[in-house]
Amino acid sequence: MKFYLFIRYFCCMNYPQILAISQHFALQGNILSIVPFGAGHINDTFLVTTSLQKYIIQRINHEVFKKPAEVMANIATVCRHQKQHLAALNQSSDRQILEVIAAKQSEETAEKLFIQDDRHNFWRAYLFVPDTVTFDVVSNADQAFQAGKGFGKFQRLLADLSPSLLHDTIPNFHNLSWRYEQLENAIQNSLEDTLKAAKAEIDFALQHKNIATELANYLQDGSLPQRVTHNDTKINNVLMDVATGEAVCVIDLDTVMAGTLIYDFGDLMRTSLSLSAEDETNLDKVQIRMEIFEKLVEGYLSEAKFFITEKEKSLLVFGGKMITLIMGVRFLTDYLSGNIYYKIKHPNHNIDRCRTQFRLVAEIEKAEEKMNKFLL
Ligand code: ADP
Ligand code: GN1
Ligand code: MG
Repeated sequence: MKFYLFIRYFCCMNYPQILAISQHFALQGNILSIVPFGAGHINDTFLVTTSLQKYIIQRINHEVFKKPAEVMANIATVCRHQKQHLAALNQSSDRQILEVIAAKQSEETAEKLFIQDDRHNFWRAYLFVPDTVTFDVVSNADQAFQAGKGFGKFQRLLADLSPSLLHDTIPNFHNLSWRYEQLENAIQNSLEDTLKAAKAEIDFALQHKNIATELANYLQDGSLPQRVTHNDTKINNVLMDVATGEAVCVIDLDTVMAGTLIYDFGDLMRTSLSLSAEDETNLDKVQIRMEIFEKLVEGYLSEAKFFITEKEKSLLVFGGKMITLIMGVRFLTDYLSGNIYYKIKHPNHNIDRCRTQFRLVAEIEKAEEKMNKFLL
């Protein structure tokens, strides 16, 4: 992956260009190296090492996030709020809360949390959180517990922040009915051969459309109150301490906005229950590990118990099914539309990802009753 990113970005954005961008931020020390970093599907991430510190410099994908200024305003609001809570608890924010590094400024201008380059790209910088690792796949129950606890604490520190204070950085992000409309449009406009290749997946999606209605009902009848949620709680969006294995810092805050708690727990289920990767092509490897589910629940509830309602708790597993379905629908839509949204490594990447999602939905359906019993 790293090599792929290297080729992709160092060909179109060479080292001097990224160096020039880095120099717009108030970094300490002299820049020693810049390397592509991470495995995200959306932004372009670089690790910048100076003689004194390490930093993350990111190009915000403005095709996806149309208003980068609003993304950064949300991040500032959320981080400030969480820091205040930690201070009230006499806890340090060091390493726990993302630290945005502002752009260099002259004294009279307001603090700028991002810059725009001459190609109209938007860039931001964070302090690198040291001595941490991320996992794309959960390999043991302790990791599941810590991931659940990390995101549970993240939500806990935001439980009293009004969602109305945040911008909608991607409208309709987890609106499953809207995602189905997008899929149906893509089906209408897709080429015959592409449709043929995805027939089984299209059928699966359409057979599960009732889940969108179910979600809409829960939103309407108040079962799922609006909260400030992360909305992209992929397992690799929490940094774990390299020595203790404890969750340290939740990252990738671009989609923090109004949502429901089941979206966050749902994406945790989606990205941790199976030992298989998101783009695994051997679908028999997509299997639910009950012990991982149980530890994920335990870790999450150790923090969420302070604010979760009984009704929300009873819908956590539904959240896992719904979020896994929505990701499958989104990958399928992107495949049918010519792969315009997600980064891909080969033409079938999105349909491969869709297949694992739909297999996981089917596996969750089989285990749903058992999982819900555990939550009682
Ligand atoms: P994307 O939206 O593309 O997923 P992320 O913000 O999740 O981008 O960053 C990509 C990767 O970079 C993460 O998975 C993590 O490994 C690393 N990363 C991002 N921010 C930091 C940070 N502040 N400290 C340490 N590592 C980070
Ligand atoms: C994207 O940025 P990243 O890789 O953490 C996507 C998520 C999907 C995920 C699937 C803004 O997340 O919604 O769940 O890929 N982020 C956006 O792996 O669309
Ligand atoms: Mg990420």
